[in-house]
Amino acid sequence: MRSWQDIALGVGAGERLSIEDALVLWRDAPLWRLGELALERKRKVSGDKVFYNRNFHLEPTNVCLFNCKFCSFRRPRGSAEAWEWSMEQMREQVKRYAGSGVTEVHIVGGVHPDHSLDYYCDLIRMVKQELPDVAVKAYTAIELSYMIQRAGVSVREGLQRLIDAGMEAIPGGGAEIFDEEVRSWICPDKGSTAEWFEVHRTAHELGIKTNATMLYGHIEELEHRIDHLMRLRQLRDMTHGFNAFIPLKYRNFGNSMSEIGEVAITDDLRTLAMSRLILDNVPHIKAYWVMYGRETTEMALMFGADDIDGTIDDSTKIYSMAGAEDKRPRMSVKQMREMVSGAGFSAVERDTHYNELNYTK
Ligand code: V47
Repeated sequence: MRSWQDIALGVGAGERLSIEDALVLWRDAPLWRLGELALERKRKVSGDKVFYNRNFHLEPTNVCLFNCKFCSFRRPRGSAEAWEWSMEQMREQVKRYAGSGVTEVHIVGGVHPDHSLDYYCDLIRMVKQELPDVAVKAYTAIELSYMIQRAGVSVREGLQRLIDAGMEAIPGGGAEIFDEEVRSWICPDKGSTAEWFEVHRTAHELGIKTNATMLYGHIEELEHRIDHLMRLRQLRDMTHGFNAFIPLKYRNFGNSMSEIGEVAITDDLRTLAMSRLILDNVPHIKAYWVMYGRETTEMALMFGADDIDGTIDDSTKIYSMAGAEDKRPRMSVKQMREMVSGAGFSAVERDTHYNELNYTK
């Protein structure tokens, strides 16, 4: 077995990590050395730049067919805390952003038993009617897989209909942990790993770029995290379709795994750095500030992250309901730029496809 020092030298020289070496490096290398390696890698891809965007979320419902143990967002239908926005209510939410400079809407919610593929296409069309220049990044692979199966069409046909309606990108959610055994414990009735991959693979074949996530810091072992990253690396080699990877730290408030607790920040930083090093073919590693909180996000920039997500404008409840520090998550462009420059990097506004935008106000 190689030592972590040997492996680190190899990685520094551009070697691709094997499963065995990744495990040794992750487990044994000091945090500062992982940071050094990940930052060096990040600088090769995006230099001094750290990206952000102007975005908001639309969460049509928190009613969900599935009952994931880590989820603090879901409510049973009919509960006082359940919501199911009508199309007109969502139109009102969307209209508020006309002329605001927002470039992306991220649509994600519970897998509602009654919503059809046509409903999801209509929702995208409504957004595009109100905000024609805003990119729609919509629906996790699990929502997509369900709506497409329910419509009785192939994944390709279903995705094509959504693309025709205006979907431009697919977010990374629903990946959780790919290892089938761990997955069957944390989200026993959720769509499978195979379904998640089928949606992303097909989207890539249709020319749609997607993101990927990993929910870590619960019952999984390092081996499962490495397996997860390796499966993503393998698909990326074949399709070139992943734009960004987002490690999602398990937040433990208000769900049925709460007793597990949350991992230390050092684990977050190691996970970010190892994601950057293993996923040598995914250009962007995103430190999602809403989930980490602002302090950890700033540190994440020293551990390989080159994206912090966007302004959000208090439009998502997934993380505030799970215990994140910001109960009403919102950052101004000025605050985002200050966060990035405070860490010694150069803040760059991007669109959904990582094209650089030139306005700074
Ligand atoms: O799939 C749910 C996660 C995801 C908890 O693609 C939790 O740009 C931690 O995927 N603790 C949805 N995580 C959010 C998501 C996302 C977020 C930001 C950017 C992008 C992108 C994607 O949230 C779910 C699940 O893995 N999640 N509950 C929790 N208690």
